[in-house]
Amino acid sequence: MPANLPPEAKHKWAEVSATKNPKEKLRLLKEFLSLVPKHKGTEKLCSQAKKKMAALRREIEEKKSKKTGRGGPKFFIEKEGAAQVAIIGMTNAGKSSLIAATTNAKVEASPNPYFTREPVPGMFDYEDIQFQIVEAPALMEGSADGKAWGLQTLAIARNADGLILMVSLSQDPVRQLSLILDEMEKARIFVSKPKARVEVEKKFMGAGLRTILIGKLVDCNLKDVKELLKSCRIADAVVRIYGEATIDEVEEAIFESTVYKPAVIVANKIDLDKHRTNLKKLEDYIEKQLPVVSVSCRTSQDLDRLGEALFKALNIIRVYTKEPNEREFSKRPFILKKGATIYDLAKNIHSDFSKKFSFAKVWAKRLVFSPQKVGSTFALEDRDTVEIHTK
Ligand SMILES: Nc1nc2c(ncn2[C@@H]2O[C@H](COP(=O)(O)OP(=O)(O)OP(=O)(O)O)[C@@H](O)[C@H]2O)c(=O)[nH]1
Ligand SMILES: [Mg+2]
Repeated sequence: MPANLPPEAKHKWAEVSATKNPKEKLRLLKEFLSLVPKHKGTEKLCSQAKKKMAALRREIEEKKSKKTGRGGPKFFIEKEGAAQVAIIGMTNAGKSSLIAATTNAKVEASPNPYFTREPVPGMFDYEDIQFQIVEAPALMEGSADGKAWGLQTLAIARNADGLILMVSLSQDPVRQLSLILDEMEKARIFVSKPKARVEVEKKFMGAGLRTILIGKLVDCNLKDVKELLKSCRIADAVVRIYGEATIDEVEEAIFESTVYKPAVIVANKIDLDKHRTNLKKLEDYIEKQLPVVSVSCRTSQDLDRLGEALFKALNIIRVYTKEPNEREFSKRPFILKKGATIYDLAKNIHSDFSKKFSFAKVWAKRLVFSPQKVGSTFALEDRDTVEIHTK
């Protein structure tokens, strides 16, 4: 990724980002591409822009066909619950069966290949929270190059908070998983833990620029990051930097080209006799790099292990709150990222809350005394309970 794109290209990108209309976005992307110098360092960026353009063309076509009454599939599912988890896998892996076995959604499983053609959501209960799991239509070789609904499926994966990579133990699971990972990699979606993670969350106008450095910058400082954002005309955003990041990685995050998703592998069909050798093959291949949950959607065996695996992988915590004058804590927790502070919680409750914040009381097992009076930088953990006092 080039750290020194010409300013015109950066400005054009800012226009691309600010535009919602797909036709307009497509036109601007074309212009953006013409402003990017073509060399080895810009290859990834160019291929990413081209993929975006292909997805936009498809979206425009879909809209057209809807207008003419032919109806097109609805590809985006609005997020609900604690997190949206996309189920990605080849046909017949058992994606629909997983939704049918673990949620209330009405969905049909079938031995016919490529049975599901549109994303199907369902709400999955885990303790006192719910995950939204979404079956994405099957991946196949060539998905990342635009075959069938491939780009839309990859867009669902890109948009989700986490992934279930689903394989069937009736066939070679390593081949299935490699195919999934290959297609995702072509679309710059990774599941392995990156050394550094940079998130750029664009905010409404006037929100200003805030950088949160949890890790460390390697070849630059915060001023360079701010300059880079300014040159891309990003004035309102929260930038979080985890691990050791270079300026190139920050830039990559701005262009949304690479994303890292937490993932759990679900190995399905353990009711079949031959599942053991295939499961062993898969586990040897993964070498504990990713969690593997082996289940049977047919008999429901071990499906109860999925919730905890997802919760762990997603790196989230639950925080319960209460009003200063009330006795009862909220039943429904707030869902925050691991490492979140009281400040993040206050902001989540109400954007004004963080400004009026005075102090908080926290009840937690790890504290010597509960409640303990704390400030806004107090780091929260799963199942903490909090009472916020405002000025
Ligand atoms: N033996 C066995 N068969 C299963 C299991 N889960 C699903 N199947 C069967 O596998 C076939 C495919 O299941 P689906 O859930 O439709 O698979 P899918 O991944 O949604 O497939 P597409 O929608 O085509 O991508 C069906 O015939 C299911 O009955 C399982 O745990 N054990
Ligand atoms: Mg299906």
